[in-house]
Amino acid sequence: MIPVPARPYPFQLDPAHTALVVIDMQRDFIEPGGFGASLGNDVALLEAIIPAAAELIALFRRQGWPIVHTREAHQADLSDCPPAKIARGRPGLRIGEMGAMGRILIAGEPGNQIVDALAPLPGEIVINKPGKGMFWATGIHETLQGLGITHLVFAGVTTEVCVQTSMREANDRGYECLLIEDATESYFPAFKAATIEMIAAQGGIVGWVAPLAALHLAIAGAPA
Ligand code: C5J
Repeated sequence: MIPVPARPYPFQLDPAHTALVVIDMQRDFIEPGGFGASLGNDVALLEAIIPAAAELIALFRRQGWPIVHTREAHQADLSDCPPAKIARGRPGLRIGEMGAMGRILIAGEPGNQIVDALAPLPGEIVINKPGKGMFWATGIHETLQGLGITHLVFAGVTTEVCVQTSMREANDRGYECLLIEDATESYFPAFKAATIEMIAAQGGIVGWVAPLAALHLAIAGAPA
């Protein structure tokens, strides 16, 4: 085990059974002119974590540990999108409608691609998730179980929506979860801060939280 200084207490990272999960670093949420921006959000906040997320991905690649990339994405015919989700939001800015980067949250559209700087490499796991959480209707639990994964390190956007939902789903399925706080972001800084507090509260009720530097140092200092 590799102890990583974290809140509420050190996270015991199991190097043989840990995967990285990078949530929804897709163009529509992050790039200027995309869906996120059209909702009035300041996407610069999200863009700012790209270097930290890239560093985290590079760290896992060097270690040869599995990486899962997710996208919030629906099929073109919206058959995997509940009517309540389609109807949500202002007309013109709803799932499946045409946005500046193609149809909003539809698999294969330009805006649904992961940003170039974090593009998955062949062999990495990429899942389209129709929900906010990564376990709903994706089969990822079975894939992770098949790989023997028991520990998940989380990054991505947005902290309080898809990252937190995925982390809670993972926690309920028995995974030990660590959120890298400078590799996740929200359009709402107060929501990010509150989410981090919620995760680590009550003895780590959802999991652990640590900065990227703590993970780097812990892995660098671990016996080979
Ligand atoms: C949202 C996400 N915020 N990836 N999606 O709708 O958090």
